[in-house]
Amino acid sequence: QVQERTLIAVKPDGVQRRVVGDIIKRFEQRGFKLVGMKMLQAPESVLADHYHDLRRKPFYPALIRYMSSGPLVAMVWEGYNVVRTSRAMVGETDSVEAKPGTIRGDFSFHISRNVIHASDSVEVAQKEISLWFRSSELVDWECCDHSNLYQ
Ligand code: YYY
Ligand code: MG
Repeated sequence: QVQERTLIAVKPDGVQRRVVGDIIKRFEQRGFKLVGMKMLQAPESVLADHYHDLRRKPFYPALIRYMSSGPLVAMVWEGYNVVRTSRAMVGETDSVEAKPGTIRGDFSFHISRNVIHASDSVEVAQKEISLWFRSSELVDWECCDHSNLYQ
């Protein structure tokens, strides 16, 4: 799946702590291609859809409050196995378990402020990308090193 895509979001705490650049840098360095990016204050309707599966969890109201507390940076990254690789780069959901070297393991210390979102499967990624982005906001561009990274 050379063309696989995933939704990555730097959550409001990551924007406040100014680690957006560090996070983008990691995805660029890993060899992935940025095909969409925007900063926005997430509407509650989008967050409700995004976290629909968690709506009955005790932490859900606090999660929605946190995610709508300020602007976030939503991105779509593309490349071979980008969904699984991103999850590995992001680390465990609970910052305590997130290994040093992962984004959460380097930039966060609590599950409720874990800095970044990454889609957890290819199917979910497709749903999340269409929830957060119009297709006209995604850019098809040829990376000059594409033929070196992919045969
Ligand atoms: O996909 P991921 O973000 O790693 O975890 P999810 O289980 O999908 O939970 C989404 C989000 O909810 C998590 O990133 C933080 C928050 N959360 C929480 O605040 N407290 C929990 N006990 C579990 C999750
Ligand atoms: Mg999740």
